[in-house]
Amino acid sequence: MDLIIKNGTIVTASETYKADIAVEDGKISMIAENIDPQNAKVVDASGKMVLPGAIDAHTHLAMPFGGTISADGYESGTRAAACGGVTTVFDFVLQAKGEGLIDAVKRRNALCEPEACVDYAFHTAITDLNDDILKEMDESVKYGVPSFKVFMVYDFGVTDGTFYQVLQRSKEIGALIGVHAENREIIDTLVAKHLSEGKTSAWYHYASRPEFVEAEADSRAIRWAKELHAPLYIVHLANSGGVEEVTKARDEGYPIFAETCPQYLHFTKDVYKREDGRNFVCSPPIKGQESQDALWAAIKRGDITTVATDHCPFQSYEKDWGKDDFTKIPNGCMGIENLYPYMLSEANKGRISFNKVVELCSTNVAKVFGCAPQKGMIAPGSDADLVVYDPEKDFTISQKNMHSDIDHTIWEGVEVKGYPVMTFSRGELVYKDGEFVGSKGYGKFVKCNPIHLDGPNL
Ligand code: DUC
Ligand code: ZN
Ligand code: ZN
Repeated sequence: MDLIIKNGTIVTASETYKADIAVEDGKISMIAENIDPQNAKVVDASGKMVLPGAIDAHTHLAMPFGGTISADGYESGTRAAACGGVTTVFDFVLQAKGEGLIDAVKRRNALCEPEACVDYAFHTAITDLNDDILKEMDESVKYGVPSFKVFMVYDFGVTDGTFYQVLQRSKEIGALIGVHAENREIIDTLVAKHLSEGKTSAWYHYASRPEFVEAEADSRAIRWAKELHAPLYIVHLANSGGVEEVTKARDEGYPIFAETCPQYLHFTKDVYKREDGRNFVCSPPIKGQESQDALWAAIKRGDITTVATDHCPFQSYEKDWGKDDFTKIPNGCMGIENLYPYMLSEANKGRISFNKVVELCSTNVAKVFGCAPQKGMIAPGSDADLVVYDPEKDFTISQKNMHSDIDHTIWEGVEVKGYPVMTFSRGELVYKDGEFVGSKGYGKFVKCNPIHLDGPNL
């Protein structure tokens, strides 16, 4: 035994109980009352909760986008992750034109491996499909990257035909397709209209991508997945119409899964009227109160499976490119360090249970993307990715107490009740009391298993 976390209250997706956790060679070796420490290092977690580390299912670290590169690289992004209790990140690889899928993963892994402070896995965004790529999807599954994404928007967005083909293929090979669902043509039309009328503020980012623009695309994507009986994962669901479509499909027994993000659960479209509105520009944009309410209701019902960040931050000077033209604002917000503290705080305030937060931010992510039981669980044999959480510690989020490379945060001034005080990654302490204590290059690639989701329940 190398480490014992003693006297804590263990919180998993399904249980809350007092016990000690023993760790050996980076894995949980035993969970029991009163484990004799022998020569192991002892961490006293009296009065604290011990949770599985969060798994951020959606990050864009060092991603070329919006005329620049997202401002958190693999080191700073995963450092911030560790300090927010995130012990695994799923980052997006964007296939270049003509590039093979495995080559794309290797290209990104070469950047990530020397830098990552916590473990990581990848999803690959398919941007250039042909018969060879359809075949190579199977090799990617075997390589440990069984999840793919298609964008219905942006210049690297795919056609309906491409989307349909990858959905069909995914079913045959144990893969899962994620989709960024918005209607590109309506967005382009509304953007052109607003600009021609001289409407250029951040508000018009929202006004060009309002609720129905996302809902329509959700509904179309779900329609095809149903037709093919293929599983589908809707990333960053942010609107109430989409929630209705997801709920309906799940009630009918289809394997449709949805992820939402903390920014959609906490803020409303009113942020785009603020002086710093451009800092909140992300796609899909943050919607109205009705959508926020629908997202929380879906979480409570179980119709939202995961909460992840879409962490894709840009510096203030880059956001300022869009001061006089919202289309020049690089899209994306920060959240990797805020995901678990924010969601746990909502539990601490009584909105949902702590178990539900663990389910949404850790266990379900591991189950959906094929890395359970290695990740996302507190169980013998699982990686000792653990967070010690102090429910009594009040914390006000500020750029000054975050650990990424970004010069601002959309979460500035938000007060959370309770905060992580320690994060362990495979048994190694990587965060303690406000300080990052891990090291660059420690994080390892997590090889995910094939994904076979044949109904709405995991
Ligand atoms: N949306 C964002 O806001 N940023 C990155 C990519 C995306 O889809
Ligand atoms: Zn997206
Ligand atoms: Zn994204």
